[in-house]
Amino acid sequence: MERLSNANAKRLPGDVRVPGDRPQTSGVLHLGAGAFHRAHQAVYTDDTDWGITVAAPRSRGVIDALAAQDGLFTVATLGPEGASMRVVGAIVDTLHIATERERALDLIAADTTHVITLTITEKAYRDPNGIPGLLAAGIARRAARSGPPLTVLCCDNLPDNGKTTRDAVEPLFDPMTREWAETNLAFPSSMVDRIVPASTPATYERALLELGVTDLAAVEAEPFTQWVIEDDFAGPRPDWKATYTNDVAGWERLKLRTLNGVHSTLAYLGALADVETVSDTLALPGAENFARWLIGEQIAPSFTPPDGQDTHAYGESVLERFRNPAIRHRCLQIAMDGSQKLPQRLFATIADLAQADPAGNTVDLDLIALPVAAWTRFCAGRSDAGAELPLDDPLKDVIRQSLAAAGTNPAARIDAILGIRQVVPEPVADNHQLRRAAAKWLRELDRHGAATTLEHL
Ligand code: CS2
Repeated sequence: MERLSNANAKRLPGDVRVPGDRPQTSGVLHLGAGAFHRAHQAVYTDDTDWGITVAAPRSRGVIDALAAQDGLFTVATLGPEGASMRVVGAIVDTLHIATERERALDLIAADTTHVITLTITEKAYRDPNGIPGLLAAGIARRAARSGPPLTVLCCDNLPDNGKTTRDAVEPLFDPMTREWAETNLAFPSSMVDRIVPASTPATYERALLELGVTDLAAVEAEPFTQWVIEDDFAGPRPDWKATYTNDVAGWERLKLRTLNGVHSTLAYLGALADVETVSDTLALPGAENFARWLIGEQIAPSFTPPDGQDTHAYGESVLERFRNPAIRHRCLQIAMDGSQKLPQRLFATIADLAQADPAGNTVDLDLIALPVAAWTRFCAGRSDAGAELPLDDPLKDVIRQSLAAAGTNPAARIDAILGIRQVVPEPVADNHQLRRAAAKWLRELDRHGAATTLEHL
């Protein structure tokens, strides 16, 4: 079967949007070749005259597919009313970090590279031998050559993600690099948002059907897209049509606690209820009302949203996006890496609520204890119908050992999970009201299952 290419992109069906003149060089180096990058930053860059070199840390599948297609790939935008197809031309080169480390370091150091963007998942920032080490070595090479300024822009779902990146990279600098970095290196924060499920065979089938040629790097995404970037670049940047602000932290908090917090909550409850996707979970009796209460009564009071934003209205728009039946976002995809995601999505919310009212007089933590119980039950590895649930998490061993030591008693299992200090902050772990409520919900989930628990809330 013919693959998508520069040559055949010119004769695709008329309703497929195709790139105009493609950029010759890449001012952006992107690390992490996942679907989210292709449907988010690559699309924003496609609307500028900049190009991207996309680098995959380990698995070559995506970059090999891109290389076989002149870097072209399709984004299918799936709304409730149907699909629209766009071929993106922003990716002009690919790189495999595991086998081309020298080339990766040279590219980080190159005068032509102005911005490095990252989607490497939450856990990757904790591994100094991984991407942080690569960045530090490449930046050292740039500094040694007295190269031009560089911006490293994190696009992962972490709070204060610019600082998180800086904290992962800077300690690895030698003194000379540190001095260069003081005036030549910036780590702005950014809030990224677009729901992009992992591509499946159905994604490639759709692309073939709509294009008439094969695209093995195709992705699908919801219509909504947002990018809020801290306006702190060390050198030039593409003219991305993003929102530039000095209060990214407020936007990150709003998105992580509301969108991602509810996403993870639904993912654990859905997985327990043997439901495949988020939209199907939201359709369970009681689920949408629960999500709405959770946002209104627990998430919204935990922080002040950025100027002009209302958490309730934002939450309604999030629920509408989650309802989109064309997006088949699997609960198990969102459920992975809970120990890396829940601190900013769930435990930060609980910590702020608990700290606002240490005596537990006015703030009721009952509703937000349900996702804590759902994650605890999920970690044990069995759905309500007895199906195996994979625990794909870097702290898998710690979690499983803690749960095994706790036995079957719900209160003991909650204590075990809340006792994992790398994940749960003290004000949450020490909160008796939360522990009691979570143990109560875990008992309900054990006895009746997630679907019935939601229905009877
Ligand atoms: C999801 C996110 O997989 C997950 O954990 O919650 O990827 C979510 O779809 C995006 O952050 C939406 O912008």
